[in-house]
Amino acid sequence: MKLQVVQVLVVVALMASLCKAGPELSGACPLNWEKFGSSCYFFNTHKTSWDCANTICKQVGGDLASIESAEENTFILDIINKEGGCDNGMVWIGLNDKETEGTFIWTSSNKPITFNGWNGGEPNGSGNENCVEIKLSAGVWNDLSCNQPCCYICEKPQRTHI
Ligand SMILES: [Ca+2]
Ligand SMILES: [Ca+2]
Ligand SMILES: [Ca+2]
Repeated sequence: MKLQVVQVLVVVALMASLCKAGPELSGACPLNWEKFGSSCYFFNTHKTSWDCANTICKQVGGDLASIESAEENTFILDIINKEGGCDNGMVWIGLNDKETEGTFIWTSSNKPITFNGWNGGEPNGSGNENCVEIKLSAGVWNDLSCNQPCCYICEKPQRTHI
């Protein structure tokens, strides 16, 4: 009887140590994703159109990033620069006015901006520029053609169950 209890304890301890070993379970964000607030972020240096970038972000459980504060804007710039930046200095974020010209919304929430990151004079592209990049040089936003190849950054909610 005593031996059985010991055996059960050993098995439980072994299972617990095995479960902790998995990289996917080591934190609130998956391996290679960066945590800020209650979100996880993944920067990709592969350059593609806004629509392709957003499709890829959705495939990994997120959307192109939404930037709701100056702190989040700074965090995003920092992780992009830490990971080597983008060779054309342009990174897609989730802001767009594809649906209604002049009304910019975040693709993850369909909500308008709460923090204003626009560069001076932007948005200026009218119907020709319906997607938004963050410029790595200054950390400001610019509307441009959705077909322009840019690097991109995805954001998804952190795991609530670890
Ligand atoms: Ca966000
Ligand atoms: Ca537009
Ligand atoms: Ca523009």
